[in-house]
Amino acid sequence: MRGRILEILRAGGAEPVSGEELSKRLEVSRTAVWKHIQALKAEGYDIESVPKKGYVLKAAPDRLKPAEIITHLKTKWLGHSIHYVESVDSTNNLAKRLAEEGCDNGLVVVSEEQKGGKGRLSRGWFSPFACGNWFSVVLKPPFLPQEASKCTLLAAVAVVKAVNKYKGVNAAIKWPNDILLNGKKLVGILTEMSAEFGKINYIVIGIGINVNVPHSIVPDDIKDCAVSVADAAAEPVERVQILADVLDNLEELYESVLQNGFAPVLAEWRKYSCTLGQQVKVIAPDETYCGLAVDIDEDGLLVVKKEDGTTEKVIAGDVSIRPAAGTGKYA
Ligand code: BT5
Repeated sequence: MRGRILEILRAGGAEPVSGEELSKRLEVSRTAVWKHIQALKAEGYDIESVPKKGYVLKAAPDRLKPAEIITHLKTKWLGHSIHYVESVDSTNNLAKRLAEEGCDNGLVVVSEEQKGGKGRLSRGWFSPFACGNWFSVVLKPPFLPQEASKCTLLAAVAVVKAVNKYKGVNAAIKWPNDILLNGKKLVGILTEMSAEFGKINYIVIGIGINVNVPHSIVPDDIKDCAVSVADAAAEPVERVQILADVLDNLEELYESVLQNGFAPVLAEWRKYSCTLGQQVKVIAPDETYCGLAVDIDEDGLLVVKKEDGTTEKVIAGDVSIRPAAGTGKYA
């Protein structure tokens, strides 16, 4: 209901929309309209009441409220159910709890901050209040568990396309789960899964995008390697717009996978990759080696031609890219 009120007020622009019109269009009493307007004001919406004329929406709060996201969203089903919290340990953990309770396919969990944001291998993810997009998407795909890791690549394509819409932003994907901007980390993706033999119960794709994180608050240990969209964009960046664009892209890519398999998504991934064609250092669980990243295979594994001429497929591990000059250390 509040989403619809915002939609109508937005469409009205600077022209006041009367309580009577709202009550007619929404088929609720004027008292109910008034209560919703008060609730929206309490959420931080600046709504002016013009005597005898009605309401004008002057400004929306910089929060990722469901009503805000929904008005920007073009999806058919993904993100139609949004679980919003101001603060959480990790949106992935909360999404997994909701998935265990039987939430909808396509639920999105969004938080303004994470107190225990997670990366891979129990590493942390810095997620300060109201300056990034920290969210998780629950999917219940019909494909096999061994296909799930490709969802990370799918999500990376969805995100890189969304951030590269901004003038001045030219981000690229580093295998498997990072998006880099000018060699620094802009986005991290963490995919988790619950499966049985031959069947996925659910996948949670957690995405952290540094949108407007001021450099001054970034912890020292990641100051030199973290970057925000706003650092490079030549125009204002709205968190809610990026979030909605990512969800739109995710739905489109996911539906294309359901129809045509992963091959077209992997082809798109290759276009945005900054790993392929580069000298890389691979730190795998059981060995460390260097080589040329030549491709990803149909399972999304990175194919590396080692210095001794043999070829290795990377299933898990950290991959660093050697700087272009070839003399510095791996990044
Ligand atoms: C990742 O792990 O990059 C996956 C991060 C996923 C975060 C999202 S946010 C929503 C959802 N809920 C969660 O709890 N997680 C997901 P990994 O490749 O292991 O990289 C982690 C490393 O990135 C850390 O050890 C730091 O060095 C660095 N790092 C941490 N926070 C960062 C930030 N905000 N920006 C750039 N780098 C960061």
